[in-house]
Amino acid sequence: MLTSPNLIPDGVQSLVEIDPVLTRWIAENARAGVDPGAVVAAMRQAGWAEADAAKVIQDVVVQVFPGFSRNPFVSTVHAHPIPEPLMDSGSSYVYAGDKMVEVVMTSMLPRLVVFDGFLSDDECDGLIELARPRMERSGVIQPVTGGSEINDVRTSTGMFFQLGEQELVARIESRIACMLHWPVENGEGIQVLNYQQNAEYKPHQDFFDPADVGTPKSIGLAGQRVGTLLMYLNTPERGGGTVFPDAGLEVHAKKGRAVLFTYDQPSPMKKTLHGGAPVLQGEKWSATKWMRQRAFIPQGIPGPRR
Ligand code: PD2
Ligand code: ZN
Repeated sequence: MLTSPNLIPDGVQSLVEIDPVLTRWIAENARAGVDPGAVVAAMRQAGWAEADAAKVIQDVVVQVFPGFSRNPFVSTVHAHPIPEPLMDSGSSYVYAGDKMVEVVMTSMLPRLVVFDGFLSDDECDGLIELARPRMERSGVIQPVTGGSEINDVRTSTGMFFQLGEQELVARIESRIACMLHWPVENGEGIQVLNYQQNAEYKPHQDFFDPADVGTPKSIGLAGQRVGTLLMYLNTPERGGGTVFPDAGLEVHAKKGRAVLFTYDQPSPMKKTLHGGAPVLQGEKWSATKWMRQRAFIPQGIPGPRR
């Protein structure tokens, strides 16, 4: 890749005006996983201003991979499509359909974004009340069967909503999909978790381990998990943060806050090892949305001929 494109700097503003040869060249480089920084450099050599080059690359990549990050800097960490909220580096608010959400911190490796006020207090309380009668002891994935087993890695209780099960659940799912540029259909049902004092979720990866015998079954039609949005439904009195041991990071649990982390490949290199630290005082309620590569319901597959 990166062989002589027909690069004509012309100050274009939109994709329809971009030279088709240039569009194809950018798309081929993106498909080959070439560092966008190298593509920008090649375009600069051909006379493009850096900002114009970055904009054109973003426009083409979004066209070629719907849902792909428009942020060229994020694309250097992730070669494959992932949920990504920020179109540019440095945004303090992000559009989420029915509200603007505040961005309070970001990290590139792991790719992680923390949002405050993602859920309102009423939405947090509403989720807890809908979930409360259905809570059961949480399990972890059994490596061989791909089923669930109970052990001390995870000492919470939890439940799953169906996709769009209640108006409140559907509203939050739409907000997530809009903010992360990732279709609702690619999401697992929201899971609500409750941790009593001393309960925890020891560090783990959310993707299915490629080495586990049960993984092909867990992956199914929807593919691997590529992102996690963890929402805090209350503020524990002490403890209960989310820790990222490989990055030396801890996100403190606060009502309405959410933390996103994404992983385009099921690899520890993405530094997404994370855990729910023990709750030291009080209790903790959280909600998890996992995003998959593809839709759970196959789209556009024609039925049998009659
Ligand atoms: O509830 C949490 O804090 C937590 C921490 C780590 C949840 C998950 N992982 C998860 O649901 O995967
Ligand atoms: Zn997790």
